[in-house]
Amino acid sequence: MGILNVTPDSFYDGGTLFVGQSVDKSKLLKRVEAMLDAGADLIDVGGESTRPGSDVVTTEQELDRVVTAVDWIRQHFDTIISVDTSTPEVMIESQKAGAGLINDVRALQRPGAVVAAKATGLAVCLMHMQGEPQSMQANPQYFDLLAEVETFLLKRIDVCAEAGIPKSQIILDVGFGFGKTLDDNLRLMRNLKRYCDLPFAHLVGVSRKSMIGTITGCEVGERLNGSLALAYESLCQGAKILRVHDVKETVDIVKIYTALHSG
Ligand code: 8Y7
Repeated sequence: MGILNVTPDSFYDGGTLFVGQSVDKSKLLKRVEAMLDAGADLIDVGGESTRPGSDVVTTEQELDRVVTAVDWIRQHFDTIISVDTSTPEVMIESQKAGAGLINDVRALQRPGAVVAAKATGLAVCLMHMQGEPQSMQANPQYFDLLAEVETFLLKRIDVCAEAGIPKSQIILDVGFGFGKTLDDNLRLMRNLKRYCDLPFAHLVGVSRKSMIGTITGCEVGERLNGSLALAYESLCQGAKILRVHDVKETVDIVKIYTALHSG
């Protein structure tokens, strides 16, 4: 899954698709084409940065950024478009524009989100987060991290199933870096198999995240090697979707993993 940030302020590539205040269509399509050529199977379009301290985005802004991008991508490429959103209106309008997956870091907890997601008929990725993006890294605390993350995900699956979303359309994600200390992130990675063994595809997003910076001392631009190491570990433990900035490099390690583990 290649990351496409249509935000001016994302931590790695924020603003790179903008000319002035607006998203540049040809820059965006070139970025998508490059990720697809490199082997991406999905493109994850996000219009709201969840970086702590990032700008608050109105529904109108998010609709404008995300739905426009989905529309452009659909017109030019045959790929699965994922929308990184927690906003019911964005889910509905993105589906009409051709999206194939809802990626919600809030696991459909916003009012109206479960009903909207069900109405779209799309697959949904449910991610664990403690708190809200603005404050989640202030003081994350768990009594029993591994059990709490699993219980949360199972509860959200139940809520979705009760609303009529088929279990076969649900993807899970432990949510690396979302209300977690370095120690929490490492413990989740060491125990990722536990979550991948649940009967749902598991998505992992660790690309260039601060846990890599903390371990290696590298700034965000130098975190590719760390990202690939964690991506490989995720594959070994059973992850099925890797959400990444660096598609070519990640596809290479997926090929190595696949060659080693087939036959
Ligand atoms: C994740 C994510 C981000 C993740 C899923 C970043 C939108 C922060 N991270 N979605 N989104 N999983 N499912 O560093 O880990 O890219 S945004």
